[in-house]
Formats: sequence, structure tokens, C-alpha cells
Amino acid sequence: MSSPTPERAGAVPPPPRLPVFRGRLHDARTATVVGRWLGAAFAVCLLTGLVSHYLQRPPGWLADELPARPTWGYALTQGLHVATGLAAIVLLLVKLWAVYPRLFVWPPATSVRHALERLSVALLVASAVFEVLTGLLNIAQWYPWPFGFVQTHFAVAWVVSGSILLHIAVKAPQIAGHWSRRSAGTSALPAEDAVDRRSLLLGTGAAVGVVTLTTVGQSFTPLKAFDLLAPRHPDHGTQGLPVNRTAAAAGVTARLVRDWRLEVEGRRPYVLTLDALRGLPQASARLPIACVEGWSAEADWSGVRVRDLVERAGGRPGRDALRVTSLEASGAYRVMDMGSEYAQDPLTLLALALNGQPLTLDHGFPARIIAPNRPGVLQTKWVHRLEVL
Ligand SMILES: Nc1nc2c(c(=O)[nH]1)N[C@H]1C(S)=C(S)[C@@H](COP(=O)(O)O)O[C@H]1N2
Ligand SMILES: [Mo]
Repeated sequence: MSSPTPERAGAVPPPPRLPVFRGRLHDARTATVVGRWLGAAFAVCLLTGLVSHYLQRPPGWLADELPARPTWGYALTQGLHVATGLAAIVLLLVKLWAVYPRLFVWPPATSVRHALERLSVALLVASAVFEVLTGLLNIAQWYPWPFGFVQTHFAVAWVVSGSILLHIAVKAPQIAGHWSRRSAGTSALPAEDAVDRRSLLLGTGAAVGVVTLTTVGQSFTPLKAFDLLAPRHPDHGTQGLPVNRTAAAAGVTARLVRDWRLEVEGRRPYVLTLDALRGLPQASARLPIACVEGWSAEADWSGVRVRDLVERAGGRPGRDALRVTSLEASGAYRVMDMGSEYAQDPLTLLALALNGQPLTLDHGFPARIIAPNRPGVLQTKWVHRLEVL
């Protein structure tokens, strides 16, 4: 038994011809600074994504506790979700650029520990790329995959989060060593690179700024003039409001709504015609439609308070939840459950008019739900039945 001698080591086959990287800045300081920003963007994405998930699909015990205030809450959290997700695309590209030479290290693994570390990075990169890409295609309303977007995007968010935590744990010494310009590790890097690195980071910041400025107007209306790249513009659509799913796409026709009646189930069920609904006390509210796809737009709504309709059916506002069913024959948003906080809120309307005009068919004629602090997917159009639960 002899340990390898220098002569034996010389017999090892030469490494394959791998690319050589002479470019600088592919170093731990760049990776740390960009990684910090990327980590912050992913943290905001995760938190706002959780808000969105639990507002849309609350577990039973939470359904009646969800708050109807602030009215613009979901417009803010979902606007942030999409804005930070778009910023993360830029940051992820720069981060991958900073570290890509490590993809070609040779030998590919020096120990079990090293192999595991590389595997964890592979998982992080794959899941992070998957997450921002599916998010991007979703805001463009393009679903070129066979799996359900919501469930998959939600599940992979946990994979990203877990692999970021693992990555931070594994890289803790390097992160600490390059955290600030004066950290121990940074002194090992060529001082003359600091100027180039600052330019790279400024350029990255500018790119994030441009992406944000040209898209955030889709939810933050003061900047809507700059909304050049977002798929939606808050003003484009009939009655000054975007339309997500048209009546034609939902199979709702003028003929289908001609003999429309509102059916209300409860202890004292009743049926109302559109004229009868118009004859009930009307209320107005200025509320946003805040779509999960990141656009939002405020509008003036008027119609009958949902709590009045619930009371009339013998329901107890503040205690009873509501199930709302659309005329639409099929579709993920045909049936919607509304917790008691929303159902009793004076701003929650069965709206008949939008911006002073009767609803158009695309916006949900004859009647639709509009409620404060709710994801757009739950603002059910073409309402046909209410059931007090
Ligand atoms: N019945 C029904 N209601 C629906 C939808 C739908 O597909 N079917 N789409 C929802 C979505 S995703 C949004 S963002 C809002 C948009 O309302 P608008 O088209 O009037 O702007 O309607 C919601 N109401
Ligand atoms: Mo939506």
C-alpha cells in the first residue's frame, strides 16, 4: 500500500479542454452583493406570494378572518409580487453571469461534500429560473405547459426558498468574508477591480430601474405613462378598465343573459329581476380590480350591497359566508366562496354599473361582485346565484 507519488499523479489523464475565463469580477464579492439584492427580491416575492395564495385559497379556519381592509391591500402586495419578480429576472441573470465560470471547474467534484454543494446550487438555479420564467409567462397570459400554474408556482416557491437557505448556510463563510468592502475576504481581491465592480453594480441597478419603471405603471397608476413593457395598461379596455376574460371567451352571450334572474338561497330564498335589483337601495364604492397577473386599476362601482342581499335571505352579516356562482358554464372562477368579513363589508357590492354606465357584457353584465382587498380572480362576473352558507 503506497500513497500516490508525484510520478503516479503525473499519469492522471489531462483535464478535457474546458473554456478559460480571464474576465474579472466573477468573484465572491460580486456574487455576494448581487446575491443580497436577489435574496431580498425573492423574500418579497415569497411573502407577497403567500398573501396572494391564502387570500385565494384560505384554509377553512382562516376564511372568515381575512381582512377587507385596506381596500388597496391586494393591489399593493400583488403589484410588489410582480415588480420584484421582474427585478429578480435581471438580478438572476447578473448573478448567473458572476458565477458561471464555476460551472466548468475540474474535476467536477472533489469530495462528497463538494458534489452535494454543487447539486444544491443546481437545484437552486433550476428552481429559481423555473419560478421567474413561469411567473413571466403567466403575466403575459401564456401557459405553454401541461401542469397547473398556480399549484406548481406555489410548490416550486418552497423549493427555491429551501435551496436559498441551504445555499446561504453553505456559503456563509464566503458571504461573511465579502459582505462589506472592508471584510477580510475582499482584501484578497485585486483592488483595481473595485471600480469595474461599481460600474457593473450601477449598471445592474439601472437595468432593474428601467424594467421596473416601464412595467410598474400597470399597477401603480401615477407611473402609467411609462408603462411601455407591461402586458396590461390600466386604461385599456371597455369602460376604461382592462378585461381579463371576455364574455366571448367565457361563452356568455347576450342571449344567455336576456332572461337573467338573480337567485338567492338561504333561510328565506328569493329571486330578483334586474329591474327589481335596480329598485333596491344602491351604494357606490371606488375600488380596484387587482389581478393576480399584476395589473390593477381603480374604478367607480355601484350596485346593491351584498350584506343587504344576505340579510334579506335571512343571513347574519358578519357570521355567514357566501357562495357566488357565475352564469359561465365552466372555468376556474365560476364558483367563488366569500368569507363573512367580506360579505358583511359595506363596500362589497353586487355591482350593476361601472364608471357611471351599466356594466358591459365583458365586465360582467348583468351583475358582478366587487369587494375590497380581494384578488381579481374572486371578483366574479356574470353572477347568477348567491348562497348564504
Ligand atoms: N365568472 C368569471 N368571473 C371573473 C373571471 C372569470 O374568468 N370568470 N375572471 C376574473 C379575473 S382573473 C379578473 S382579473 C377580473 C377582471 O375583471 P374585468 O374583466 O371586469 O376587468 O374578473 C374576474 N372575474
Ligand atoms: Mo385576474
